[in-house]
Amino acid sequence: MELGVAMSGNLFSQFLQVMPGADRPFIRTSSGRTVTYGDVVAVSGRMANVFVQLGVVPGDRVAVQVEKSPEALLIYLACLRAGAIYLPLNSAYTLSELEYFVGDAEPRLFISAPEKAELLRPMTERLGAAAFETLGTDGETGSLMEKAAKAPSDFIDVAVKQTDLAAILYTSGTTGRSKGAMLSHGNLGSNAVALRDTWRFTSKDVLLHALPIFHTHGLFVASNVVLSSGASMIFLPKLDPDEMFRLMPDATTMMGVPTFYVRLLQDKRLNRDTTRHMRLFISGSAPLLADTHREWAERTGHAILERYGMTETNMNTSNPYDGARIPGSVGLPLPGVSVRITDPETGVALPAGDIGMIEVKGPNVFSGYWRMPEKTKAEFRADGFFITGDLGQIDPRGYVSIVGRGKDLIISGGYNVYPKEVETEIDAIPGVIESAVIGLAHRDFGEGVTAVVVLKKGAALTEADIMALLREKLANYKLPKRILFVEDLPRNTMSKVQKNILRETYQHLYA
Ligand code: MLC
Ligand code: AMP
Repeated sequence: MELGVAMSGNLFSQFLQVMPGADRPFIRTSSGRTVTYGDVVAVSGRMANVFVQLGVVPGDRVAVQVEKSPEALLIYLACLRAGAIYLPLNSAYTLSELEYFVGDAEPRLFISAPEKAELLRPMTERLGAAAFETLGTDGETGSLMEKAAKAPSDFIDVAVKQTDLAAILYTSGTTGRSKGAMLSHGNLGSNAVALRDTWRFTSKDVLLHALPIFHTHGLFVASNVVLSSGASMIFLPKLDPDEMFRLMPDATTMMGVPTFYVRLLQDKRLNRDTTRHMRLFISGSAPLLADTHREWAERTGHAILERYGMTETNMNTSNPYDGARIPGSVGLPLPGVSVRITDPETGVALPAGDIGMIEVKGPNVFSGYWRMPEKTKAEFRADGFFITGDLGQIDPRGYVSIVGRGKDLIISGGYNVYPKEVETEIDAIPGVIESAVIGLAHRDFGEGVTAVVVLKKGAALTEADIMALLREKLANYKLPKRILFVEDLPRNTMSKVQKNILRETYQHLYA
């Protein structure tokens, strides 16, 4: 990497090319604070200078676990500018979860919420992070903003290649530990442009943003599209229907996971009038039930546009802006993205219409898992297609539908939960023989994490006891909604636990 060359693959340069005037808003918070595009350039420049002062060099990881705020997003942009690799972490992760990420990614700098500094600083120091800073949510609080206020705003963006890494996002592994998906400037930049054009984002758009900004959806899909069109966002800390209806009149578009749509449908304020000025509602990260799509259309007159992607690939397919948005389908491959359906065992392409493994290839697809060459190799075909782990089919018009998952994964409210991770924690509890964690249909979260547990004879553990122990280890969204006790788990002749039988037995648990 070299410094200060005008033509660079730096994603920030791509954003700069379309950036509107300095006084135009980038983010307005629900509390009424505005961060302009001028602030975007100045504050990210100050932060990038602070990173350099702290010894961050291109290729270093900057790990961040903070609450949502405009400045949290500016850290991402400062990383791009400094050629550092941005590593956002879910604010619900516990100390023991964070230890793994810090140990694996070896960040030079860790940025935490001020209230967590006392807990996290010793751990990050012990694991070798040279610098530790804090960031609050008001744009002023925290050591990072104190240092940034004293640093110059001018910064010469580091020239990077399209293939250089911009971010690492951890996704849980089916069998073992979380894997860091390595995303390049080119991966993110190409997808941002494809989505902007497909969804017709312009500088007139205002995106109502109530998603977290530490995962692909709220981070890259939302903000990269906004930054690629000079549009603006209204930031809400979380999904809150009162706030959504208060702020929606100023918005033109919204992105959400299916739980957003399910919850807003329960609100009497949702109707044609309150959504009349909206141009587009987009859903993704988990299956949107066709019923939800239809109910939304009846109540508001808007057909939700569903798209499909994943951390490793950014977005792969989208229903069209002008053509039919088909309920239950995730639409057509995005420009530049190839999608095929194969036999999951052999990887051989299947005839049109057959159900099989969804595989994707394109400039959006990541380069591999951080320091896991074997896992990376196992998830790519020889011709470069990435094996998504999702099962689907393609209809004669080219629309892709997801019909299931080839991976043992639960998606709860748009968050991925890998059963193995929860089972490992339950099985480690004294008094437990074994457990099976399954996802069951759940009206609100789509799937509800559910644990079926076998106790040792005489063990007096209750559901509440196990929950209390898990709460210390696992982020809140991974916690089972229910823990059920059984004498034995059903097994097949190979002595593999038959989760399908458990799913059938308890299918109405959350009805
Ligand atoms: C919170 N809880 C959850 C949960 N979120 N439980 C299961 N699943 C979830 N997703 C827990 C809380 O800890 C709390 O537990 C209880 O449920 C009630 O909390 P709540 O107040 O109802 O939760 P809320 O804050 O409203 O959050 C629900 C949600 C939120 C669905 C709005 O989880 C959310 O914003 N999800 C979006 C996730 C996302 O961005 N996914 C994109 C990943 S990227 P207790 O016991 O403490 O009371 C990706 C790629 C792609 O997938 O294609 O986009
Ligand atoms: P993540 O690893 O958190 O990025 O989650 C990616 C996974 O979410 C995909 O592999 C799919 O299983 C799922 N997913 C994303 N979008 C959709 C969608 N529109 N419909 C169904 N599943 C989806």
